[in-house]
Amino acid sequence: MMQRAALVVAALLPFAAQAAVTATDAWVRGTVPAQKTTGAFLTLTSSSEAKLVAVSTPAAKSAQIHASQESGGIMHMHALDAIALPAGKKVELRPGGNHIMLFDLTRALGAGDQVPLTLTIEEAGGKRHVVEVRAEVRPLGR
Ligand SMILES: [Cu+2]
Repeated sequence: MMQRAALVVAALLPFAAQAAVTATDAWVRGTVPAQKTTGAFLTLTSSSEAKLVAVSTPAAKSAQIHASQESGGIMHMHALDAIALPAGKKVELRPGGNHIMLFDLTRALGAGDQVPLTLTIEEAGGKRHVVEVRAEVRPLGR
């Protein structure tokens, strides 16, 4: 059975109304040796208006926020500057939709591995903080 990995550590200021961002159901698609890219997916909910502006992980040299778009029966992806997180609304990053793309993986990712993701969240006022998430690797083909 798949475990839902969701560990959220947000730097909290006791007096500031910082957007609290919850990440659930975080997972990364497993890879075969020699495979250099994969996708990461999760569901984000922010307590106030914010956006996801960057992602990093020690498992890959770089990570981008991507959108998927179908045209002429072919799925295309392109990079996004940010994904909006409207207050109190679940925002799902999933295969075929918006997702996180990991490039130049530092190692193959097998089912059950854990991949730390650092999400940079920008609040409506421009302030940024990070949310640490642990994503579970799910087998290829899911
Ligand atoms: Cu992509």
